[in-house]
Order: sequence, then structure tokens, then C-alpha cells
Amino acid sequence: EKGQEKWPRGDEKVWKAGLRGVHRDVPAITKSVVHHVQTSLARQPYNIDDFGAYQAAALSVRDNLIVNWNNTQLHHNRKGNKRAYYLSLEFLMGRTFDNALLNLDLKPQYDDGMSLLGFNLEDLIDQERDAGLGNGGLGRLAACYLDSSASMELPVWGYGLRYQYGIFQQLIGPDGSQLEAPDPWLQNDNPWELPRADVKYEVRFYGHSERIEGMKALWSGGQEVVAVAYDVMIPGYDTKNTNNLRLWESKPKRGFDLNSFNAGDYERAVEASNSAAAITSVLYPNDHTTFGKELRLKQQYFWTAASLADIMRRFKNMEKSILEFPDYVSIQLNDTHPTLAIPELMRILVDEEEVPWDQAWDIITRTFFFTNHTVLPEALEKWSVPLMQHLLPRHMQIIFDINLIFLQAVEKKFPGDRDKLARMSLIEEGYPQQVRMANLACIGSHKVNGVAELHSELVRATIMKDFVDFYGVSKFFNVTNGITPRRWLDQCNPGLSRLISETLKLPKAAFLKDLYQLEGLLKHIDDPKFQTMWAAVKQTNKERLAHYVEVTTGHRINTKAMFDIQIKRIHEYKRQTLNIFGVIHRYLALKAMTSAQRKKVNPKVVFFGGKAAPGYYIAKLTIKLVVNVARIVNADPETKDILSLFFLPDYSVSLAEILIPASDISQHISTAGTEASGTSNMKFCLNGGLLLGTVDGANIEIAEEVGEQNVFFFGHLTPAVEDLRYQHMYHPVPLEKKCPGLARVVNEVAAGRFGDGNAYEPLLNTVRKNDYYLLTEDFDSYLQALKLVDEAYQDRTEWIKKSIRTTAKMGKFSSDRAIQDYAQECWSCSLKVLQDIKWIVQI
Ligand code: B1H
Repeated sequence: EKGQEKWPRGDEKVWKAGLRGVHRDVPAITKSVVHHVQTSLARQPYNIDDFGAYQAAALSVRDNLIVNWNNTQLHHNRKGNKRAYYLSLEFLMGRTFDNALLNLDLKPQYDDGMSLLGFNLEDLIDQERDAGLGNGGLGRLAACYLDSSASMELPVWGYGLRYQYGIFQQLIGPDGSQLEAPDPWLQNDNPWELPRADVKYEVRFYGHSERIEGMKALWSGGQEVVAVAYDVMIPGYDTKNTNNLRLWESKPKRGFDLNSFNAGDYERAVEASNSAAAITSVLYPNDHTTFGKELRLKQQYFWTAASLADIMRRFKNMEKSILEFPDYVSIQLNDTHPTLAIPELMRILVDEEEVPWDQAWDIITRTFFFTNHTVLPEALEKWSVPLMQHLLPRHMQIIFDINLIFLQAVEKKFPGDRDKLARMSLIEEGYPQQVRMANLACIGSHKVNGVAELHSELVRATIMKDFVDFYGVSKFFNVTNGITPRRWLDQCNPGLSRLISETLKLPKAAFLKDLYQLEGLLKHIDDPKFQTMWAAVKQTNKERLAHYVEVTTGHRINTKAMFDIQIKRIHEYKRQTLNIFGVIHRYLALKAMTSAQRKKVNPKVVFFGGKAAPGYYIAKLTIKLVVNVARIVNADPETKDILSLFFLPDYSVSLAEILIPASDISQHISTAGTEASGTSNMKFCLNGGLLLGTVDGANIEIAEEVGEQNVFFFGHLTPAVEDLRYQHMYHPVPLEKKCPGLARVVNEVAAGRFGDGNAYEPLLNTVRKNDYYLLTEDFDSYLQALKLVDEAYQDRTEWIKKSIRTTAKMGKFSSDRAIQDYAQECWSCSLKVLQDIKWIVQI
């Protein structure tokens, strides 16, 4: 292309001879692994253990990723393509090695190569620590979206933080309670990241802001820290396209502006300077609640400021007018956590680029897109005005200015509606005043979306209602979440992937890139041979899980039993309590039977997994109850062959990859209207597990796809919830009267059947008192649904057919579809369409 850099210096032929491509053959692979053992690791071939071999193999795979990564970036730079950026405080990546091998289509070669060197590839894969840079669904969604963007060759980058410590490791103490240990995941070098010492930006905190002229201001003083980039390469599947996830690390910057300091600020700056590194030290482990901690707000600003500086630098390299910014840049805000990017871009445009305020605001509202992930009131982010004023004085000013202009427009449209004005204001009145981040994210964005049909509807009808009235409904849309079939089918369930490929007579890539192809399985649903093979794959996966449990807990599991799984963060709205109360109910019923009666009952194994936020008392009590019920139930000779129960500690992406393919049934039983989408529901169904759930989140769309007769639904619907809560508040009925079945269970727990009853009082009171999550309303229909599940499982052929149909109808839930929705609805709405990017690498 014209006008390109005159690289290389020196002799082009010599350069070219040194360039390497991707190593695809076994001899080249073993050579590169040995090379890394010798040089990168500085170790001898005879003293390499599994971990060393994993590191060397990972470095050799990384070399391949780097080649593709470089070519991809060069390509997009040369073409001047528009880019989209996914800003997320969480990327729950899990392991990388296996996924990279799969996406690069190098697994067989590495398998052969490593075995020539005396190692078993699967053992090496097990050496890797999860990258646990997220809490749950929101973080894992971001990871799935990166995989899909790369696989569809879209120039999408992720921006996040490189936490020194990811989500804590969960241990279970002697009394059954959760204990937390730090997760030093970077302890042994991380081969999957590239430190970019040359990519760094200074980020300011505190100081003061002085108006200069008009809307312009000068922000100076305070504390400056440095953000350094680490790049994580994100390979697409079946393409050389390799995208980037850029994670920022904070470093202290020596010295600060003494002139503009008073003595008090000086003290603070010294302290703050020492603590600069603390900014990216740890992921906040609270799912759905923010506690107004200053360090969290610092994380948010540090990350958005570094990311925007980086985006701006890349844009400026294109030498376009600043007014064209939205034609080359789209920014997706993953929840309200990155909302400060809006006032930060305003600050850059107005204070540094000298763009007039109105034009700057126009750029903003064509650049940003906002995804909401929850309507739970306690999760709506608010920051105290005094804190923000102190930490980010210029941004607070900008927010007040945005608010003033915005409220004038509201007043003009709805004259005299003071309540509306108060509700829509970016500032909530009170002591102290609070900044409402969702309102800011909404007015600063071109579009706002929810993550499943019902959720998006609730967003429009509740938290964003006034904004729908103001902007019109077309600003608000839905993108139902999705999951990547590479990790959540092929990688975690290779047996099923192989069977599907053989049955459809298609290469794996055909359905892994177009998940709707799974519908082809329906043609074979009545074929007894296929049914048998389908069931055999499930059985193998159940045995793999049983093996894991035996190795980690010493318990042997009956793999012929029905496997019933609930894995997710522990939260009252997700109602793990409903599940454990159901288990207790079953146990009591079994105890009341004669042994002849018990023999007729289908055996069942119930699995729980999930972490509780360390400060979430009720969630931690729930874990304690599950663990202690398990101890009693599993030790009871009368029942242990027909009912057993496991709480698997330290739930993670890797553990999910073992659990999900092994489920017969999984539970997604949130109070209607509370779970925005859920994504593990999709993962279970993709792997042929059936779904037991409430009419909530993406469960609804799953049922629409597979047919309601193939899911087990129960419980009240969303519109009833508000009324029921009102009744509970103002016309409470005692538990014994409201729901005798549940009362019996609660009384047994209180009486100490599963250890000290008093310890559980606060948990039991959540149902005895106002029962906000409506367990008493749904318990009977839940038991009814469990009964239907038992009955359905008796007819094994019918069950297998349901299972096949469920998998076959999961096409919609590929994250490729979801990313395509975002690309169409958001990122390509200006002229440079992201999608016509098909590219070929030179090497
Ligand atoms: C979801 C969160 C979340 N919604 C605040 N909201 C957080 C909010 O650290 N924080 O402050 C962390 C996480 N996470 C989940 O998002 C929803 O509950 C799921 O239903 C949904 O599937 C998932 C992805 O959209």
C-alpha cells in the first residue's frame, strides 16, 4: 500500500529469512518446545516436570499466536478499519492452553509432539491455573464475546485490569463454612500475556480543576500513577485472525506536583504514591453490589482513563478529524462499571482537543453503547458526590454540566414534572448526594441494551422507564446473551462434539462456526443407535465428574444416578436455598419410607458449586447449610444409595467444564424477574442437560427454542412478584400456614438435625419473615416440578430424545450470534462497516 513505512531497514532478504510462520508440523513443534526449555526457562531437558513442560509448550504456542496477532494488527492498521472496544472490569478467561490449541487447530500435533518428549498433553493442560479475573456471568460473558469477535474476524479489543489477585480461592472449613484464600495466579509467570513496557500512560487523581474559559478547565496537581499495558492474545477459531485483550497494571510514578500542594494534600500524595500499585492489586469479589469503596472508584477511573488514552492515540495515528471519531471508534460499556469513560472522553475533547461542548457531546453519544446486566436495585451503581469531587474534581464538574444541560431538555419536553426531573437527574439528592451511574451511562450512550428478552423488557419498564419516555423506545433494545461453542461444546465435551460431527457428516468447524447446524441432529432423534451413543457420551462425562469427586473428596458416586446440578454465585435471588430445602424435603420423605418403598426410588446425586461474596452473611450461611446437610445425608446408610449431595468447593471455569457435560438436569430457579439472563443455562442445554427452572431470564428463550414440553418450568411469573411481595409485607401469613411442606423442613433445620440449629436462624428467618424472594410461594410447585423430573427420567428413551432435541435447538445461544447483533445494532451504525473485514495473512 502507498505511503507505508519503509520497513525493513537493512537487507529485506535477511529479514524475510528470519521471519517465522505458524509451526504446524510435529518436528517444528518439538524443536520449539525444546528451544523454550533450554532458553526461556533455562532448564535442562532431564529435569523438566509436567509444569515445566506445560510452560515450554505454552511458550511455543504463544509464538504462534504472536505471529498471527502481529499480522492481524498490521492488517487493520493498514486498512484503517473501524474498531470496537469492549470495556469490562471482568474477563473470566479460565484456562488458555487447550483453547489456543483448539482455535489454532494444533491439538493433535502438540499431543504427538509432547508424547515424543515423554509427556501427556492432558496432564500438561491440567497444570494451568485459571485466569479468574471475574466474579461470574458478567465476566465470563466478556470472555465468550472475545472468542466470538476473534472467530468472526471483527476488530474488537477488550480492555480490562490486570489484577494481581483474581477471584479468591474458596475453601470449606471444618464447620462447613466458606473460607477465602488469595488467588496469586501470576505467581509462576503467565505465558499468555505480553508485557508492553512501551505502552504506558499517566493517570491523575485528586488535585483541583480550574475553569479557564467557557466550558473548558484545567485539571492539575494531585497524584499521578502510571498504567502499563499487558496484552493477551485472543485467537479466533479456524482463522488466523487474533485479537487483543489489553489489561492495565498500575505502577507508581516518582514525584508529583509539589507546587500546587498544600501540606495536607502532600501527606495524602505521599501515601497515595506508595499505594499506586494497590490500584490493580485485587478484583472486588462482590457480585451485584458495590460498596462505595474509594479504591474501587480508583480502579474504574484508572482503567477507563488508560483505555481512552490508548484508543485516542490509535485514532490519532489515522490522522482524521476528531469529529470523525465515532466513525472509527465504538465503545461498549459492560455494565455501569466503565461509565467514567463518558466524562473522561468529554474532558479529553473539551479540555485537550478544544472541541466545543455541544460537538463533544455529540461525539460521545455516537461512540458509546451501554449494556445493563441487572435490574436488582442494590446493584445500581451510585457514587457519593463528595468522594467523586475529591478523587476526580474535573469529572464531577463535567457531570454537573452534563446534568444541567440534560435536565433543561427534560424540563422542555415535560414542563413542570418535578418528580420526573428528580428521577432522571444524574444526581440523587440526599446526604451525601450520589451520582447515578446508570443514568449517566444511558444519556451518554447511543443505545442501551439488556441481555435477554424479558430483562430488556424490564429495563424499559422499570429502571429506564423515564428515559424511554424521553428518548423513545428505539434507543433501548435487546441482545440475548450467548456462549462460545468452542469452549462450551468442543473443548469441554470432545466426545459429544465428535459424535455430532460423525452424525451430521460435517467437520466440527461447520457447527462450531454456525451453531444452527445442530438442528440437523433432529433427523436422527429416533435412531436407537444414535440414542445409545448419545447416552454413552453422557455416561462417560458423568464418570469423569465422579472421578474428579473421588480424587478431590474421596467419595464414590453412583454414576447411574440422575445428576442434578446447580452452579453459580451464591445469592438469595438465585435461591440455592430453595434447592437445599428441596433436598432436605426429599431426604425426610425417604426416611419416612419403608426400605421396600425406597428401593423403587430413582437414585439421585445433587451437586452444588459457587462462591459467596466474603461479606455476604446469608450467602455464606447457605453454603454452610448445604455442606452440613451433605455430611448427614451422605453418611445415612438408609438413604445414601438413593440420595447424595456434594458441595464442590472453589467453583471456577475449569470446574464448570467438568460439571456441565455431566448433568442430566440443572437448576436455574431465580425468583421471576431477577436473573437478567443466566448463561450457564445455555451451557448445560448445549451439552444435552435438561433444564429445571423458573420463567426467568434466558430460560424463557431456551424454552421457546426447545419447546415447553422439553423443559421443567415452575413458579410464579414476573408480573405476580410485585403483588406477592406487597402481600408479604402488609399481610404476612405464618410459614406453617402459608407452606406447611417448607415449614417442616425449616423446623428440622432449626431443631438441629443438620448441626447447630441456632447458627441457621438468620437464614431461616429470610423465609419466615417477609420472604422477599418468595420461596414460600414457589416451594410447592418446585416440588411438583422435581417430581415430574423424576418421572420423566424413568422413561430413559424419552429423556434421551429430550436431551438430543435440547442440544439441537441451541443455535440461537452461540455468542457468535450475540456478537453479530452487537456489531449490527451498535458498532457498525456509522459508515465503516465492521463486517466486510475478511482478511488474509501474508505469512
Ligand atoms: C450480572 C452483574 C454484576 N449482572 C456488579 N450484574 C458487579 C454486577 O462487581 N460488581 O459490582 C459484578 C457483576 N452480573 C450477570 O450478568 C447477571 O446476573 C446474569 O443474569 C447475566 O447472565 C450475566 C451476563 O449478562
